[in-house]
Amino acid sequence: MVKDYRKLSKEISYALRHAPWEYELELDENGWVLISQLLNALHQNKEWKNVEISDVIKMIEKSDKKRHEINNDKIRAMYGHSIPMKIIKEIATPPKVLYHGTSYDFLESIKTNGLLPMSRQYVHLSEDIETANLVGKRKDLSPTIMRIDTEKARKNGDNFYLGNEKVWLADKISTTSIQILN
Ligand code: HQG
Repeated sequence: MVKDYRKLSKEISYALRHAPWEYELELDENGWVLISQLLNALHQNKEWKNVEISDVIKMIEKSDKKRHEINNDKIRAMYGHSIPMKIIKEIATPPKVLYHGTSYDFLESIKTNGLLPMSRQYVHLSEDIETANLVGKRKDLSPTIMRIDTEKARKNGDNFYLGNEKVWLADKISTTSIQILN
């Protein structure tokens, strides 16, 4: 039985997004890894020695965000990767408008350089202002919200990819497609 599913989710996100080598995991080009491999790695840690697949399923169900997905005998993180090997995501047509919430500290740099992935593999965008606001609040109590004109961005050659149903990914967003709302 797992007591803290949030903690388990953080550990699994760390393994699948940032440091698979610390867990001797081999991700395929789309970020999938065998659940059995992940469980074996977790069992090395006494905190997670009794984790079962049913706990991982429950962790995904209980989570506030859809961060991980399971397909047959494999699991992957749906977004957030920072590993050197770029995870190949599916190109998709986004809604006409997406949002990005961030700290005012980054505003000048974003105005000059556009949105860049920084330490992750992709820029992360939200389908609605509320979600963008929550993302931005991780860095600024009163974050700045940007509105992205995705049709303009696509004409500029910026590709969009599916994250989960609320998170969209892009390689970059050029300045001309960004409107600063506040
Ligand atoms: C900023 C969480 C300066 C960008 C969230 C952001 C999300 C620039 C920061 C997911 C810049 C990167 C990702 C530029 C972008 N100059 N700063 N040119 N371009 N930035 O944490 O989007 O809970 O890597 O504004 O909910 O904040 O972990 O990205 O502030 O969905 O599942 O560089 O992580 O999900 O920060 O968050 P992050 P993010 P989880």
